[in-house]
Amino acid sequence: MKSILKIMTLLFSASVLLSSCGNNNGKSSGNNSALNSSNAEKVYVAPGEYDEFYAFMSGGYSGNLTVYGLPSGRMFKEIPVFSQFPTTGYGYSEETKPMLNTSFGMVPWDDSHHPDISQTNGVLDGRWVFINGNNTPRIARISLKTFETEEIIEVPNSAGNHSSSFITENTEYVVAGTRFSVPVPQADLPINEYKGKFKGALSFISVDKETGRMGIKFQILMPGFNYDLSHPGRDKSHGWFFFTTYNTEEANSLLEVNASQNDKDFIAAINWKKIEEYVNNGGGTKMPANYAHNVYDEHTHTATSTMEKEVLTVNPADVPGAIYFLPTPKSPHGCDVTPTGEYIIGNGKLSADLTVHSFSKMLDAIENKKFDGDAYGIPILKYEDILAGVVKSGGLGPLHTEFDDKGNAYTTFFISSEVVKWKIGTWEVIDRKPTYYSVGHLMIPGGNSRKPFGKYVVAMNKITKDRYLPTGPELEHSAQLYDISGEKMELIYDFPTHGEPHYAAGIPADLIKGNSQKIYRLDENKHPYAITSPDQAKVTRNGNEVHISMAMIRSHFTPDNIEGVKVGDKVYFHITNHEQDFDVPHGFAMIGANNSELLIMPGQTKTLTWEPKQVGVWPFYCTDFCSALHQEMQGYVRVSPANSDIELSW
Ligand code: K7E
Ligand code: RUQ
Ligand code: CUA
Repeated sequence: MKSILKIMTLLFSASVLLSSCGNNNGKSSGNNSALNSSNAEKVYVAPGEYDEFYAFMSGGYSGNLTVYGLPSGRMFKEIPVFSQFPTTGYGYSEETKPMLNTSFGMVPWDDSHHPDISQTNGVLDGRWVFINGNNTPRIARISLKTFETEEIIEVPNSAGNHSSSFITENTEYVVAGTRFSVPVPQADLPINEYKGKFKGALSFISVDKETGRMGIKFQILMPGFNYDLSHPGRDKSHGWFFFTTYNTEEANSLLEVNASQNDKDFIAAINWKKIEEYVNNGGGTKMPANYAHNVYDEHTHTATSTMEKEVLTVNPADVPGAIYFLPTPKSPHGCDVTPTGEYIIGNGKLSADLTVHSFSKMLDAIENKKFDGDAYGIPILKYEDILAGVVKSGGLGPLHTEFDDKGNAYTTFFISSEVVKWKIGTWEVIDRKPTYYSVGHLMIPGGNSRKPFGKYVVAMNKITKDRYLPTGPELEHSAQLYDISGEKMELIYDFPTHGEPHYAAGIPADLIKGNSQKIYRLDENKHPYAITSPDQAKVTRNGNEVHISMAMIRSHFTPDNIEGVKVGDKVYFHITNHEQDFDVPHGFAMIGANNSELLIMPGQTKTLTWEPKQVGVWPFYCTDFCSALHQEMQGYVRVSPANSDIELSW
């Protein structure tokens, strides 16, 4: 094992070196096949025309989600999820701060990896996108009507929320696994007592069919492995969920001599329907827990954060027949299930071959009780009994697999920097194309559902190097678009992404664009400080708090001149945008406000606080160019000494 790793490390550095040379003709290296005019036509979306697909790309360490069009590669929007976002004031305004609350206090950042779109009968339904926060374990739900984050739930007993946020066929559950096993409940333990004492919590978070509201239905407390990625069963395997694991040695230090010893790790196969039945009949143990559940209300335009106090846990030993281990070689990373639900693919990242397990063989082996011992009471199936095939890929370092609608699979290889297309069932390699460079995930719209739309695949690369004009030591990651409508893949386009997209979720634009909301209705605005017309604007004092209910409409703030504010006050600007036209936000910025500005959508109310420290007359203004009189959209606040007896006036 050690020597294999060494060779792989060498190969990896060699491939990067090779690929980054030969770049002296002003063009980037390697990829001349993309330079032809029919490829240019394929990605050209004429001014005023729409793209065919939306792509929702995770932001990685930006904590956000970006919205792109395919095939153009144009970025349309960045949706703040786990991070404060000065562009709109998300996470700064009083209404949105509670979205970032956790049991650790406000955590205004995260590492978001895997977006997944809601489904009905295994087909994308375009209602919501879910995405995980890896670092401080959270799952977010984003509305595809408003393109705003509507809900964030923290996941207790978890750490490194990586094998998340994947959706079952009818969006019954969004599932969150834990990459790091930890003491459950958390405890002050010597780290070397890891083995046997640390647990891996796999959380099944139910989703309300109407509202999308999430709630943790149960957590399975698994042995202390690392649970890396997961995929729901589809169609015939609906009702099951599959998780790749590594470090089945349960080492507390993941040096290869400790943690990559076992020739095979496991894919954990979980019959969640069985466990659901068990907990519906009163099974499971309620454990004290402390986790935030933050919900944004689109009528009050305000989030509330609630601390939940318990979670239902399930011990695998108490539900015999619900969980099995499928031996899978070489520290599998991606775990992917074909659209028919028959094949489960383990992408062993220290390997050249892909292991494909058969769901029906798995059921047979379970039925005939053909086990190869157990781990912590969980039966281990025999590798030979469940194996459907091995893809002799010829590549190195497989990470992730997606599917088209013609019975093909596409796997990324990080080390050999390529996408390999292969046939499901015969396991033969059909085509391979290089990526620039070191690809992680790939995405075909619907490519992890029952119904893929196999026209394009997007490869999301980890290293950019010579692909773009240099921008100092760091370049944005590159995404590459391949036309997969023919037998051979064709690289047709290359575009920069934002943050570090791990996974992405794509969907035909027709399933979303008609539902996208144009305004918030003023007559439905239930914000406590909303005012229905500018003549209701008012300023009130409560001790040293000053509340200003302000209106904004082209091109004036009401009130615009306010006196009687004092040093030491805390001023709340509650501002309602009275526009009722599509795409006419106004902004609000106050000199010296040390938090952010606001961008307020038509019909919405948002609140910015300001604590004036200096006597004077201080201006505020609209930050979004909204009309020919945008520059006139301004006002003043007069700030007097703390002991002044000037009364509030406006
Ligand atoms: Cu492979 Cu977080 Cu999905 Cu990144 S993970 S690549
Ligand atoms: S102003 S249009 Cu500074 Cu010319 Cu913006
Ligand atoms: Cu309102 Cu500019």
